[in-house]
Parts: sequence; structure tokens; C-alpha cells
Amino acid sequence: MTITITAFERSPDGGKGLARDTRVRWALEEVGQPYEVRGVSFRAMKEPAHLALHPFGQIPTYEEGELALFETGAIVFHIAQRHPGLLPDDANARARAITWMFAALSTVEPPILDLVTVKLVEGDKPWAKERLPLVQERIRARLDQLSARLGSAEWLDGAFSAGDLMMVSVLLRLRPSGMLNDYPTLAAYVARGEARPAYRRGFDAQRAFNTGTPRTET
Ligand SMILES: N[C@@H](CCC(=O)N[C@@H](CS)C(=O)NCC(=O)O)C(=O)O
Repeated sequence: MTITITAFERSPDGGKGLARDTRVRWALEEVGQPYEVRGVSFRAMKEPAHLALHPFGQIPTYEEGELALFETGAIVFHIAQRHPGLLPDDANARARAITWMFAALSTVEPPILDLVTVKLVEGDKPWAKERLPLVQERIRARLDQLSARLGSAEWLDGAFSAGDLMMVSVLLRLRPSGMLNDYPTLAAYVARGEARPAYRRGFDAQRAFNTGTPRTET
């Protein structure tokens, strides 16, 4: 059955891989599932046809036969459950990998999204300068804790899993801020994620989609 995901017709980041279709592409590449991509404009995202797929008028969505999903957590979880490669067989290890997916999305990602909001959306507000250090402090608290937990391990809990895919995807959104540079352990963890052939295929595909130019550097 054909899998179709949606992505920005033209991503605001110009193909840097920060739009959330990248994590879905990465998951599909990890499990070796082919997929098609339908570009959606900002206007079309808020129109009934897309709202029927995504009640909040966002990307990405995931369609497979009769099934339509939204929310990257649910989409990646679905892919990981359907196909081998992203979740361990052992029931407890599987539960822990799923826990890391939730941790990435509900504990680590929110302050990182706040940073984007305070810089890009609220940057002209009179209180933005005061708010910025508070948001940065909340991010640092999470990065300190995550870095301590990861320690010298390659991945968060044994073998690479959907938990790592989601955590690396979330941390990647910090790259433009330079904050990851203060956390060599996490920077190396993110680099390991990016070095995975499946990530590179997903990244290159979104870049080509957004720019028409595949990445050439290695
Ligand atoms: N929690 C959602 C967030 C989806 C989201 O914020 N998508 C962004 C692109 S990365 C979007 O569609 N932004 C346009 C908008 O909200 O109008 C998920 O993980 O899928």
C-alpha cells in the first residue's frame, strides 16, 4: 500500500531539515518503506481538504490506504510498530524506547520550541530580551540532565531506536542557536544520528524537495 506524507510545498528553512517531515522520512528510511510526498502550501494547509487530515492545519500527515495520521510522535510510533528496525523485540526495552519518544516530544522539545518563538515570533516585544535567558535556562536544565543520562553511551537505551530518532530530531532544532556546542556529549550523539545512512537519505530527499538540489557534501 502506498504511503504518502505531506510536507511544506516550500519549507521556510529552505531545506535545512528542520521541518518535521524530516523525522518521518527518516523513520521510513530506517525501516526501508518507500513513500510519496505531497507538498502543501501555507494556504492549502488551512483549507478543508487538509484540515480533514490534520485538524490543526499542519504538516506532516501520513496516509496509508484508509489510514490517515497526524502528529509526528504518532506517525513515527505507527511506522515503528508496523515494521522492524525501530523498536526492540524485548517488551521492556520496547517500553523504554517508547518512553524516550515521549520524553523527546513532551519534555525536551517544548522549551526548544519556546526558543524559536521568543526569537522569531516575539522578538519585537518589549519583554522578549528578558524572556530569552529564562527560556535558555530551561533548555540548559534539560540538556544537562539528558547529557548526564546519555553519558558515554552511543544511544539512549542500548541499540538505536525510535526514541533516539525522535530525540536527535528534537535536538537538531537547537543547532541554529549554537547551544548544542556547549554539550559535546549531545553534539556527538546528534552527529551519530545524522551519520546514519537512513537519516542522510531522508535529509537529502527533503532538501531536494525544497531546493531541487541534492546535498553533495559527505
Ligand atoms: N506536534 C506536531 C507539530 C506539527 C508542526 O508544528 N508542524 C509545522 C511544520 S514543522 C507546521 O505545519 N507549521 C505551520 C503551521 O502551524 O501553520 C507534530 O509533531 O507533528
